[in-house]
Amino acid sequence: MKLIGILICSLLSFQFTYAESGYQLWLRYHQIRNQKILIEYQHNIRLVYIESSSPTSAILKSEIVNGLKGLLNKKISITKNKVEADLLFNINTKTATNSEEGFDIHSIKNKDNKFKVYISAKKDIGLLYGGFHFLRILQNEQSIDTININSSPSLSIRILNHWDNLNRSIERGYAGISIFNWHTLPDYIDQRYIDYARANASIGINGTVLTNVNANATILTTSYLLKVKALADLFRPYGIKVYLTARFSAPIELDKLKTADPLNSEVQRWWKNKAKEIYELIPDFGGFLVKANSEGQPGPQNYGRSHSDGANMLADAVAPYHGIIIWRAFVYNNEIAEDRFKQAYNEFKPLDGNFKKNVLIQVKNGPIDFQPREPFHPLIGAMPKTPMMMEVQLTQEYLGQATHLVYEAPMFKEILQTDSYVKGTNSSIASIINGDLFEHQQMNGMSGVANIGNDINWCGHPFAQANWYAFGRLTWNTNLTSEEIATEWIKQTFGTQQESIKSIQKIMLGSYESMVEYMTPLGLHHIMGNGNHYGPLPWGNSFSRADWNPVYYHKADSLGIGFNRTSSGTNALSQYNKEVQIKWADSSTCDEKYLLFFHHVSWNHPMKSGRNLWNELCYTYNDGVERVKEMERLWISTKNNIDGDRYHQVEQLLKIQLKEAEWWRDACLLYFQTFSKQPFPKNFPLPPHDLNYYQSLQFPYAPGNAQ
Ligand code: GCW
Repeated sequence: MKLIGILICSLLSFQFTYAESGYQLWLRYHQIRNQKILIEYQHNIRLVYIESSSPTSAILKSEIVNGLKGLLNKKISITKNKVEADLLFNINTKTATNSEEGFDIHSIKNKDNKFKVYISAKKDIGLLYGGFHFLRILQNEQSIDTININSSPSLSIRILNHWDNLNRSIERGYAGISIFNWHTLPDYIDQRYIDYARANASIGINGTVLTNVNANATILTTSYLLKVKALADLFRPYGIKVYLTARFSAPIELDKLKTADPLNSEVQRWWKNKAKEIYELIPDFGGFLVKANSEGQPGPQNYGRSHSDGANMLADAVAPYHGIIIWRAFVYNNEIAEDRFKQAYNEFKPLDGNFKKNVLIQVKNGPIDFQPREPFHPLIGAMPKTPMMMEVQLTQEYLGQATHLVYEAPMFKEILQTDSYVKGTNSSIASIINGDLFEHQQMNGMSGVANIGNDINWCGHPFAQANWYAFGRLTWNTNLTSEEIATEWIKQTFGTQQESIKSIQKIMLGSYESMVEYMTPLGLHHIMGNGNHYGPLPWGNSFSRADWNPVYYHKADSLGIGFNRTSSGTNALSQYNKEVQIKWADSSTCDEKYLLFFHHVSWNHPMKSGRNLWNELCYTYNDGVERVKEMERLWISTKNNIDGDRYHQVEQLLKIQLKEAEWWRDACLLYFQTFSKQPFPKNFPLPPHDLNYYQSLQFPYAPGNAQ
């Protein structure tokens, strides 16, 4: 009860804590600008009825009262009388939505020309989602006289992965330190925890992995589990389950067992006891996310066992409590002389059918590692007997980090819409991960590596919030378009002034392509700085591990550039279905955005534009830069409609983005020119420095490195 009290007080204070710092995210609830619509709303919404009296409905109540108060500039009351209410939240087990989390909203006109809005759901979490959706409709100034919505989530697991360490550093974090203050938990409840839960619930995110996949066993000790419990208790009424990362060697590290072999009975008992302890504290604990035998993490292979042996041992431990294991397929080994692209597929595909029912395999969107552009991961769809989750990265490790404005929804959509042909045509990646294609799969989902830190605006760049938002909205409804999501986010975040919406839409929708062009055009990949992954380093060749070096990936030489993954090369292409192979196998017909991902082609290779490859590379890099200049111009045009603080932040960040886009273009082209031996095209902007200069740059304190 005390906790609920804290929750409600905190909610009430949320809205007024900060001005336009960005802290309020997309939940600003400023008064509706359009007078006609405002009057329509004011006229129709006066009394709200909310069935159910759970902690979740208490949250709904304060959200609706606060939201309407801000949007309608009018005090709205809650009534216990259904008949007099005009906005009604009803629990109805027979709603049209077939999901436990879904909701219906519809409005019905009365004789007096007023209408009532009914929001119904099977459970109170559905009502909360419906409430947030209704507020979103108002924030977007849409008419409410003819609403007729049935909404249920496309994916059942919509989860953030925090790569947050217990000392509050964040691996690949660019927005401050972790919001989870393990030192002061469980006694001190930071307002941020509540605001975080609320923001996630508003976009349908229903799970969070609190700890880094490069895991620390300490999180599994009793004193830390009590801290986790405090967060789980807070998040529960928002529909958010808590998950942890499990360090495979935890039994050895915490309790001095001699082994962590998954087939050893003492080890199995250890995990069973640990699961029991966790579930006694947190009855709805989601389960474990595991990175094993990858980049130095311990795992079952240390004992000659397979990934399925390891996953199944943990799956057995959490199964009695309906917990799940999310086992990552991000594995590659430099001791295997095999294209890194191919390793996850080679290792996991043969295990299809071996995993326990409560195991999901989590696969990154592409086969390398969250690069600016990658083709879809061939493992997605290749294990029909195993539920699969797709992992995308919201924190922009390779996408300009927190200084570049890159709206990621077009990238997510590009992957989701691609046809994998695993079951003939219409086998889009979306249909695989939402369970449509392999119908027997009950569990499905998507993970987003969080871009959240304790910066006042949560994500560093004011526009990075849009990626968190887009992830939630898309996992709820994979059919939404990038444009739809951008538009609602803009209206909710910056306001509904038509002129600025158009400009900001253009900025956002072009930003992904622009970044690909000025960093890694035409299928180039993994040519960024060592370790911190900041800036260009195509000449990088200093790691003893070949597969960490940029030169391994672009393979530029006097003949040409690109990684030959066709049958005359590593034949990674063979991991895709025939139809996909056909699309990409021939360098003269391959989609040019993947050309250098799959082909090593000559510097004079003819491109669709009529230019040779070298000139095309030059022009594409430069197009990316020009598009950033256009983004700057568009941003300037919004000046009168955007609050000063955020306007100025974005203005400065775009300057950095332009400077860095030029740096990428100049450094990469000068370096590749040492192989192509061709001049820059006529009238091309010449780099202000020579290659030595770019090669001498050092950034020892660039953020985001693992600690
Ligand atoms: O993208 C790479 C990152 C690592 C990360 C790893 C992974 C958490 O550079 O920092 O480790 O991927 O996904 O496991």
